[in-house]
Amino acid sequence: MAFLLLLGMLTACAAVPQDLSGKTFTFPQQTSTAHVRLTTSKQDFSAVTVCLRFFTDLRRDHSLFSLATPSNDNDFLIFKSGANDEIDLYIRGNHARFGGQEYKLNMWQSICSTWNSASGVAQLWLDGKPSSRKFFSSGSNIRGPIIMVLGQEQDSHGGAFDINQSLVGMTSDVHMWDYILSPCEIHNYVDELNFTPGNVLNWRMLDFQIVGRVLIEDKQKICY
Ligand SMILES: *[C@@H]1O[C@H](CO)[C@@H](O)[C@H](O)[C@H]1NC(C)=O
Ligand SMILES: [Ca+2]
Repeated sequence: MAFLLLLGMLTACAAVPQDLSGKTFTFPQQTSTAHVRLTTSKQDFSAVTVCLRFFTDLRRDHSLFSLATPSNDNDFLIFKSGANDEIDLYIRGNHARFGGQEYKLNMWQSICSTWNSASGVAQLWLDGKPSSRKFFSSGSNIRGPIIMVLGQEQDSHGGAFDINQSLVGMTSDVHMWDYILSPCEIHNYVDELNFTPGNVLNWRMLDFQIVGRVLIEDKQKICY
């Protein structure tokens, strides 16, 4: 009995990675609190690739992926600005805007973003379509303790969310690597072919914590 109790406590405390294949995080409500925190043991990045899928009907600003460190709340941020064809990246606190994006409402879309500190250059891939390559910051790594958040945009390390930048919709297939994926590997992700899952975040083995009203649901399949 004591053993079972202990086992229960251990399971409750330890972050047990979950296989979220075929699932989504659903953010069904505009709030300044509901979010998902993603956890990894890696804390030092000279390069980053983040890929995820999302679904929304928001026309206003919203955050798709927010990574903050104590010294920089925008250390790696993928942000949709209200302007309909623009997506913003913030890396090491520096900002650049990517125009001419075909951001579609009420449709699953994928977004990937790559950066490395050697060149300082980042790139965005919306539904597999590459952007111009733009300079953000070179010569220094993203160093933890990092806090990664879905559903909200951090203006402090782990908080200071703005309700008007929250995501209402769904997110799925979140992966992160500590290196740059080649265009072919990105296409394997986009087309849901075989790809090497993220070695920082892996949707099939995800460490996370839900705060507030965020649901884990089956990804709906359209039936023709
Ligand atoms: C959010 O947007 C609404 C509508 O534009 C505005 O009235 C409100 O003050 C904003 N809230 C915050 C916290 O910025
Ligand atoms: Ca911020």
